[in-house]
Amino acid sequence: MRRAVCPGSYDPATNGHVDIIERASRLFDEVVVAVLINKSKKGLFSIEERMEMLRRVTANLPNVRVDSWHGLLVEYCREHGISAIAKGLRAVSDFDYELQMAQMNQQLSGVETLFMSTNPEYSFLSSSLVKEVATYGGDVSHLVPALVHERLTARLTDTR
Ligand code: COD
Repeated sequence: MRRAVCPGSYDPATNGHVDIIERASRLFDEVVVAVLINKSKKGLFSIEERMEMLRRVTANLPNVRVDSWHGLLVEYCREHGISAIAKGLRAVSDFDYELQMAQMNQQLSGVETLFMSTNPEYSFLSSSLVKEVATYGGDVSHLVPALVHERLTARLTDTR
């Protein structure tokens, strides 16, 4: 079975994330969307909330499951028999860091990274920008799944 992981913070998932997950699900038998836990970074959503939103927005993709992990991504891959990391590349600005990580992960474990070019519709899209625009009242409804939009609006209303 060919398995890949789509790792990320997903705080919260955007349409750019979902597009990459969908495309990866067509290339692999199983895709694990792994929410990586970074204890030094406090997110807007808890890990459980991010996972639940991801589960719901990928519910139409039968070969996708959602998990979380704290530690090295390559350790997760080793423990779960995953041979590829599937990622989206947005712009040149992503490239240097993504290349470094891909090379480090390859050297540490032999796990390969597959880069998919971002859908041009979403090339400017990141979770942080979505949160910033939404915080100041901007409309992000076309940039995130409807469920995420609903949760984001509710969370920002709670924190105001
Ligand atoms: N279009 C296409 N793809 C996108 C878009 C978009 N608009 N937005 C995001 N993506 C893709 C990218 O591939 C991105 O890598 C991924 O989605 C996740 O994005 P984020 O922003 O949710 O997550 P990041 O960038 O914070 O995730 C970084 C990781 C958690 C993947 C990384 O830090 C990691 O692997 N950490 C684990 C610890 C580890 O192993 N460290 C050593 C690394 S060598």
